[in-house]
Amino acid sequence: MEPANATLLCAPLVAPTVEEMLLQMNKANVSGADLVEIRLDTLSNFMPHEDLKLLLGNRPLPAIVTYRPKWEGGQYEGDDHYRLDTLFMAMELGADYIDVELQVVNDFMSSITRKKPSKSKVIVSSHNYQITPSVEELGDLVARIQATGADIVKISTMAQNITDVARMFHVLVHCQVPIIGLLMGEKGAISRLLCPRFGGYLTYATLEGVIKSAPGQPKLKDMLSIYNIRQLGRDTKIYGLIGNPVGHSKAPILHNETFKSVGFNAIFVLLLVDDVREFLDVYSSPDFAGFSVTIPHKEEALRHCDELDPIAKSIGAINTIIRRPSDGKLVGYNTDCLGAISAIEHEMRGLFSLKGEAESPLAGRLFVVIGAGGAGKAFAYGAKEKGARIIIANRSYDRAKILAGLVGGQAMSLSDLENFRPEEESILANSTSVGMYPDIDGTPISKEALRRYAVVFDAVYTPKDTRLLREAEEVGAVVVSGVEMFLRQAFRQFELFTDSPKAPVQVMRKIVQERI
Ligand SMILES: *[C@@H]1O[C@H](CO)[C@@H](O)[C@H](O)[C@H]1NC(C)=O
Ligand SMILES: *[C@@H]1O[C@H](CO)[C@@H](O)[C@H](O)[C@H]1NC(C)=O
Ligand SMILES: *[C@@H]1O[C@H](CO)[C@@H](O)[C@H](O)[C@H]1NC(C)=O
Ligand SMILES: *[C@H]1O[C@H](CO)[C@@H](O)[C@H](O)[C@H]1NC(C)=O
Ligand SMILES: CC(=O)N[C@H]1CO[C@H](CO)[C@@H](O)[C@@H]1O
Repeated sequence: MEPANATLLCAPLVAPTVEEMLLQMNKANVSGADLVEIRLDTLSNFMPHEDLKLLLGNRPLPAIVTYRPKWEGGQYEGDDHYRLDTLFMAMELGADYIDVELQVVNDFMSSITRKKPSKSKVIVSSHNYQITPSVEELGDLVARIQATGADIVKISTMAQNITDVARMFHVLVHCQVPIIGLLMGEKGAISRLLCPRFGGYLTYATLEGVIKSAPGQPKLKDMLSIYNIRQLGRDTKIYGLIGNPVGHSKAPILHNETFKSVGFNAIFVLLLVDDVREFLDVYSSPDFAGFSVTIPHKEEALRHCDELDPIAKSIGAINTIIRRPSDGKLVGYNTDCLGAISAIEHEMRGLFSLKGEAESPLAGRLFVVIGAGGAGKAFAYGAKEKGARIIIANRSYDRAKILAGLVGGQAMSLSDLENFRPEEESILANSTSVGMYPDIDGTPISKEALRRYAVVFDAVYTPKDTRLLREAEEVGAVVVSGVEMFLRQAFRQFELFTDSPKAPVQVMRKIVQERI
């Protein structure tokens, strides 16, 4: 397929020996990179003339030669004249690009006495390891770099929060010259994935088994196979998961694959967000077409929607936001509720005697929810709708009481739950994040107490077998895992994102089975 953008994908080579770098270069070539960045400062015992000849002479792909000094975040600690001479030598030996720091570029340009080889392009770079400046300051910086005679402008700044990235996107879109504009750090990760969408000249990605050359750099493999960045164009819609943390989520794999399978031009990314209101204010363009929302933002995000689906409103928490194309208004939904309840019902059918097809297996039964946060509310509300009687158990009894009051149920502390003796055929649903990666060994209820429930549901899907589910299975309960809920809430989310009547259920189930 023709790529939808011209952004180049560059694999930085970081190694102590030339031999290793040569291996990395070939790996970059077969992995689908467009070019490599030779980080001379990471070589030990570097011999400029011989090593450059070897590296450049054997390159399977175009190369940027970078010799980063310690004062700009690199490893070179020696004399700058020697360093700049080496970069000039790289040009003479045919480097496709060299990267020179803005601070010394005037020295570099004026020290060039011999003719500058015309086929080498000069990237003039500026790194800020503390902050990302304002749009005005970034604009000034672009102008200053341009004025040095740079062929390509490179600006790399630290992301303190995700809203910083929006300023760089603004600069990319408005820049008249080729520009590399990226944000470092975990909160800047979307700058690396989405820069092809906003016209960045180049983005860097790490090869498997190679050390990252900057914090927050994604893997090359993921850029190509999960995010499919070659297909990002100006009209690609952007979706993402708002949360904190978000790193463990499998949502990008599921949504991106599903978008691809139905030919929907969109990308789904992870959005590590501190402040939802600020995020939604800053990312208010139609480019950002919709969001999934996870912990801890499900309740706060609801307050910043313009409209709410009635179910979401009763629950007081959302997990999906759509930017309505007709008027740009944000509409909030809760698909967790439907996802969880239908997963539980699905497992329960056939287990208990029911009056008829139409009757929910939850009707009339006791439904105990652990946790009084957003997910807890969704389960309690959904089960109540199906006619179950509700108990809310939470470490903080007061929180439990508030939610119990809302749904007309009973409240309990976690210690009461330990001693509680429910009637037969009761259901336990756990909505706390205890036991989620990385705290995978925690449990909110003992195995002994678990024994008293017929059905146990756990909303966590990483890991698939939580301690709670393992122990529930050991004591003979029917278990419903978060994987089924994840899938079922995603069906509905997909329908909302793409405004289609029915999600490709089989395709999505297959993706989850094979890749998640
Ligand atoms: C680079 O990779 C391509 C396949 O992706 C291969 O055809 C080509 O021979 C490789 N080049 C070198 C020099 O290894
Ligand atoms: C995000 O960072 C900017 C400065 O880069 C700051 O003005 C803003 O308050 C921060 N927001 C949050 C939620 O931390
Ligand atoms: C109790 O409620 C609070 C707030 O709703 C929530 O953060 C916490 O995870 C809940 N969980 C447990 C196990 O008590
Ligand atoms: C519920 O408890 C179990 C204990 O194993 C834990 O692993 C799980 O993450 C908890 N939370 C959810 C939402 O399922
Ligand atoms: C797995 C996969 O192919 N990922 C998708 C992620 O985002 C892009 C955006 O263009 C989709 O097209 C991909 O299909």
